[in-house]
Amino acid sequence: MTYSLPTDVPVLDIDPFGEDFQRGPDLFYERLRDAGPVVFLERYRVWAMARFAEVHAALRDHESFSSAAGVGLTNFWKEEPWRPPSLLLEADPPEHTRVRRITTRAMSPRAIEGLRPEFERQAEDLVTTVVARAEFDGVTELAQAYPLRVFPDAVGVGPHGRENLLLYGDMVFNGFGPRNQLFEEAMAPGAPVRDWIAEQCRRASLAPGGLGAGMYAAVDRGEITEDEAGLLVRSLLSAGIDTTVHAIAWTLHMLATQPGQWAALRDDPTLARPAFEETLRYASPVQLFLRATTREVRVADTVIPAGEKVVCFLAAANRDPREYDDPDRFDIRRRTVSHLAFGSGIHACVGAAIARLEAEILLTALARHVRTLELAGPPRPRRNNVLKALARLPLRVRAA
Ligand code: OVV
Repeated sequence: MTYSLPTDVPVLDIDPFGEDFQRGPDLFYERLRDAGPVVFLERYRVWAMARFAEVHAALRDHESFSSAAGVGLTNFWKEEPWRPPSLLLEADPPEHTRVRRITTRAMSPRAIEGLRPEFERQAEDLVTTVVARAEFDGVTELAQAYPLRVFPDAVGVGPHGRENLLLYGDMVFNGFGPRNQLFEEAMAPGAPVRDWIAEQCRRASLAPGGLGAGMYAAVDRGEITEDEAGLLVRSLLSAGIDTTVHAIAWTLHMLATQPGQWAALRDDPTLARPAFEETLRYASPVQLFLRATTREVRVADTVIPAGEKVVCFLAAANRDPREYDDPDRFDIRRRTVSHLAFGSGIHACVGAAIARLEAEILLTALARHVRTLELAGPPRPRRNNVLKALARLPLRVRAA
């Protein structure tokens, strides 16, 4: 089959799922932004936007930019997804609206604030442990350990087999990419992991009073089916671990490599939230999501045909000099809340308040217990089709 390329739009040979890109995306993001408000990526035959204004507008225009064809590279209107679609992430109104409301309610500000005492206990415990060790791996011993303790507890998942959550997260986030080696390697653990997840999503597996049980409460009110509740719990377990793991890992990375920023946080722990927010802008743990056009859509001077996939580069938008002064400067006093790391519009992260609570509590505990924070060796990145991930972050701390 021969394809024609679109005319009147920059056509780029950049591969956002390739090794070069994933090892150092910043210059690629600059090229993508500078090429124009919308570009075409030849290799995957998808459209792409990397400037803040256009990404922001697309995320808010869910009528033109659908999520129902999936938010990864696979177009569910043409190809089979690797798992049944998420009712939240991979859906449009009106179906999305109904389940989003239930999820939002289960994660109300009151419910989330109720998590604080236990989140604080766990943070104290973990932080005193790593401070006593003096040298440790920030990825496994803090950035993974903390969300893996507190988030499944909050959902109501039992203590056994939690390592499956990381394996499943690898499937989910690499599964948004093309069927490259990363995709295949992530999927390799296969049915045992997926079956474990499915088991945790059942009503009988979930502790009463947790976020998971909150989904089944909606079944008892007659609002959704038992199977739908299970899929909503699956969304919590899919989206709730790796995202916060790498957001926290990158916050530690930034603070350990910028002593002035660490000193500012240590001297004023109320900067914990702004430090996390600036890391989200700067690092964007979720680098990109896609949408699909429901009709011909005009972006600037370009008309994207109907039924086309469009990459929204959240990470590039968050470093767009058209939006931010000196965007490559990491500054926890910047007080940015406008970033797109949690998305925008009807699909904006439903768990954002939990992520922020986890980060605030962990960073506050660090600020209180740690005097100096520095690298004890070179950080090692971890390739992922969608996440900006770290494999290792050797840290050295001295107690306060
Ligand atoms: C935001 C996000 C990421 C991954 C999975 C899901 C959501 C889901 O709903 O399954």
